[in-house]
Amino acid sequence: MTEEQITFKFLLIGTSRVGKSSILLRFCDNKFNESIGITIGVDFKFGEVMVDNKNIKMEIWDTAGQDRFRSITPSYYRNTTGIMIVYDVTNEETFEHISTWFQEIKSNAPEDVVIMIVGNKTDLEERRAVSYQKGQKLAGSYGCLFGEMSAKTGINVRESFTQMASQALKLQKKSKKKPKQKEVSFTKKTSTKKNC
Ligand SMILES: Nc1nc2c(ncn2[C@@H]2O[C@H](COP(=O)(O)OP(=O)(O)OP(=O)(O)O)[C@@H](O)[C@H]2O)c(=O)[nH]1
Ligand SMILES: [Mg+2]
Repeated sequence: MTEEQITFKFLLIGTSRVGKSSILLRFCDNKFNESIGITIGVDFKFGEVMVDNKNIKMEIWDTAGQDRFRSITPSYYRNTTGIMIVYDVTNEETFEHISTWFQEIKSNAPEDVVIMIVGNKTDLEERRAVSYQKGQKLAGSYGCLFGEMSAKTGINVRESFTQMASQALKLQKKSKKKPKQKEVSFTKKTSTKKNC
């Protein structure tokens, strides 16, 4: 008997130039392009990871960071299993924007979505403006996953997508067992429950 193919829809969000498209390019094609263009609207690619000996297919949507290219925002979030909120570790402003991205998730995403905060561009260590601890603490306050990576070197890119897929798979198993979904909070420090 062939096992059912699991496909998850993932979404990359975050301020313009943090490296969302570069992360997708690294993960799906194992490439990096120094002069990659800004994203207009949305784009998507397929990727695959192995979790518990299962092949998980991921349809990953890359969104535009620039407001003027984000006209159809709510539709991006439909049927999304996981969301990566990306910031640039050399740019504190992009880290400060995370709360705004959470507001957008709260208004548009399914309640049981897996969320991961990701600090990108760790290869630029000498220009680092946001410490690992600061990122980890913020993710802890939202009860979501956290990781740092570099789309340029590829470090921790595949591992982070695998971590998200693994968490999504766990949630899927749980929700199959329980007919009712647990309540999830997107608000900082108001809940001890972990949604991802
Ligand atoms: N050094 C370094 N540069 C990176 C890394 N990731 C992306 N960049 C560079 O950062 C710039 C922006 O990258 P993009 O991938 O286009 O960023 P984006 O978040 O998709 O931007 P928008 O499409 O405008 O939302 C490009 O010049 C990339 O080459 C990284 O890990 N390290
Ligand atoms: Mg882009």
